[in-house]
Amino acid sequence: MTTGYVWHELFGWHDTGSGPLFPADPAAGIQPLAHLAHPDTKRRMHELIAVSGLLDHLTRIPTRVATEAEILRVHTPEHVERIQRESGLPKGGDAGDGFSPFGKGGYDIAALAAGSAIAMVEAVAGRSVDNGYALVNPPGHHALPGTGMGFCIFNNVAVAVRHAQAELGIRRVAVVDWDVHHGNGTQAAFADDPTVLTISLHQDNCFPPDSGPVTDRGRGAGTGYDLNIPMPPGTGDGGYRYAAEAVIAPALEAFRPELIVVASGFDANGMDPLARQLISSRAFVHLTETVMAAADSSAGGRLVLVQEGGYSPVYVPFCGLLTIATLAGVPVLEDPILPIIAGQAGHELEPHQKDAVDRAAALVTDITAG
Ligand code: 9RB
Ligand code: ZN
Repeated sequence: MTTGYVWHELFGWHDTGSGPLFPADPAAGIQPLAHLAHPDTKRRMHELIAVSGLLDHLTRIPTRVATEAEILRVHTPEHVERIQRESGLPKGGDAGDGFSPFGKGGYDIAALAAGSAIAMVEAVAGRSVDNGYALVNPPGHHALPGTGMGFCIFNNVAVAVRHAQAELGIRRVAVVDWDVHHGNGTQAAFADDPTVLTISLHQDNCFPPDSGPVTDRGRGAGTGYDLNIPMPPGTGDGGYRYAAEAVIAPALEAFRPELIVVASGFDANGMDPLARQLISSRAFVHLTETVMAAADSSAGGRLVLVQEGGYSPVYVPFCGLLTIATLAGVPVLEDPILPIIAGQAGHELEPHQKDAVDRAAALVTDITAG
């Protein structure tokens, strides 16, 4: 198995400003602190991939900047122009919601993230590697056509999927979003499109507020091709395993995509400050095995993972390392944090978690391989 890998030092230079979520403001009591989405978490993940030796088994895919035309396949000219304009200001700007700051030159880093997702899809579609992991930053899955939000500027996954359809001869794509937050931007980009199945496995009503109920199913010709699996807070490895087996695997088997793209956030881990789930690296390995088996079944193994969220600088690197080691089929060091996360109670599937999964599972029968 050859696994592609993308990282660029500039992803670690994305400037998230001086406050933990919003800019520091003494009058409001907000002290300066590294932003929760500070890129050091992702840089630490890259460094663990290097230091562990896994990097030696991966095929480095060159990064590239997405062109304006590529970004405009998903986003409005007004959004692209606003990001470009604010990117030229001495202190940069904000993706759109006031808690997603970027520094001077932020446009170029965001366009590099989107372009690197494209580069990985090209490498996998063109069979120069079997599968791949694009460790990009800033993330993308909350970005809507007309605005960024939730730390996301451009929707990297959506831009890469539209590129695959426009340039690479691929029609049917499944997006599996296991970031703990709802993939609202990706859902919106493909809501009326039956050629792109979007599956979002997320914590019920976490972020964005009131987003991602199981009743959101797409619209028009795309009805049935958005699948949301909102999980109760406090779900552990057992609940995630059941969601993978009862919904994600059968939905992908029914849809039979030609390419699977994963919006890979690690913020469902039991140490994350921006969510209330409990999972360990074991669950990320199982999710990865689930999408690998589905890709083997219908897509000739074509599988691309693109980084989204994850805010524990301690635990995200291990979750990412074991995910990529699974993709590559290479054994690496053991997760030293696993006894702390997996040793705590909360990993058994609970009845209310099973009910939540079963509500989504009941919708899988409406998906066909059209
Ligand atoms: C604030 C609000 C958030 C909460 C979570 C995220 C996570 C994003 C991610 C982003 C912004 C609300 C500060 C609501 O990891 N996605 O994958 N901000 N939440 N209101 N206010 C004032
Ligand atoms: Zn997230």
